[in-house]
Order: sequence, then structure tokens, then C-alpha cells
Amino acid sequence: MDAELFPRSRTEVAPGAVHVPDRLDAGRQRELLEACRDWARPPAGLRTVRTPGGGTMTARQVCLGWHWYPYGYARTVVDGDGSPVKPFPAWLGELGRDAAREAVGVTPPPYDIALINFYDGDARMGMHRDSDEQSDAPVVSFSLGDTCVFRFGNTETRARPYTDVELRSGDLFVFGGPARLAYHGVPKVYPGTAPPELGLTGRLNITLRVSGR
Ligand SMILES: O=C(O)CCC(=O)C(=O)O
Repeated sequence: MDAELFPRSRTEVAPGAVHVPDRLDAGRQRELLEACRDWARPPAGLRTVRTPGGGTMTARQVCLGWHWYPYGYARTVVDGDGSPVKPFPAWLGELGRDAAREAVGVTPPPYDIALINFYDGDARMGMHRDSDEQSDAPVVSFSLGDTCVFRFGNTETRARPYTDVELRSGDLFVFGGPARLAYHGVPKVYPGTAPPELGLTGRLNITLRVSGR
């Protein structure tokens, strides 16, 4: 257990954007990790995302419910092996709705998209907005494994002002309302900081969204 001088507590980073430390206990983290390992297997498994400019994202990804590709959604892995996207499980939707309710006091429509991002080596994610959905329901994000710097910015520009938040294994971050279309990214992951008992090398992020489709 961490012996913090100042225990971490729920923080509203911006109106509508809330960090809830330690939302998932060790057992729940292990269950979620096992589920991620299953989802990562082919077909429609973990893949490297290629951007239209010819680049690649360093965080690898697998999707549930709807397949996200730059920049849209499909029912099959149109930029990968062509398989149907894996189903979005009801239990994950319930976890997301409970999390949104607790964090920002909103009961969203049922979640139907999960993006699972895997960061190893020096993977990171540039500043971007989640703007391919047709719903303003809050985005719910869980972290597993290594600690990262999560940069949460403004709705106008990728640049300052932004706030850097340390996300650790088990943390929840929710952004909705006026923060729903804020730029955000992951400039840094700290290798080797995952809780040893979890058994994960690297970082997983599980992001839940409502498609509005
Ligand atoms: O890994 C994270 O915490 C952020 C992921 C993210 O921004 C996204 O999937 O759009």
C-alpha cells in the first residue's frame, strides 16, 4: 500500500472532467486485465493503428462494439484483418455507467464502444479529441498497469492551458459536459511502475464511449 504524505482524492481537473484514484480494487483490476488479454487475441485482436498521413500510433489498440479507425467507426476491422469487431459486454457497460454516475453525476445512455489501448516500450498518445461519436455522453477511462502522465487540455487547441494528471493502476478518469471535446493525450508512461501483483508489463487503458449510432 502506498504511504502517501497527501492521500490522493477525487479531483475535478476541469468542469466536467474528474479523476477518481483507486476506483478499481486489486481483484477488479485482475479481472479486467484477464478480459483484455482475451480481447487482444486474434481475430480482431490487438493491432497497430496507421494514420492517414502514413504514421503509426505507438499505443496498440483493440476495440469492442464498434471498431474505431482514423477517423470513423465500422463493424469490422476495416484497417486490419477484416474480422467482425468483438461484442461489447453488458458487464463492462454497467461498470462504465456506475463510474460515470459516481464521477460526474450523470446517468449516460448505454455504453457500446470500448477502445483498449496498450502502451509498452516508449508508447504514448498525442493530443486529440474524441469527436467521432454522435453522442455527448461522458467518456469513461480506466487505467491498469504502469503509471502515466495524462494530459487534459482545453476544447480549442492542443496547446496550453492543460493539466497533467498522474494516472495509476485502478484509477478512473471521466470527462463529459463542457469537457467532452477537450484535447487530451498521454505524453509519458513510467515503465516498471505497475503493481507487481497485477502481473502486467506496460499500461492498459480501457476507454468507454457511447456511439450514438
Ligand atoms: O490512454 C489513455 O489514458 C487515453 C486514451 C485516449 O485518449 C483515447 O483512447 O482516446
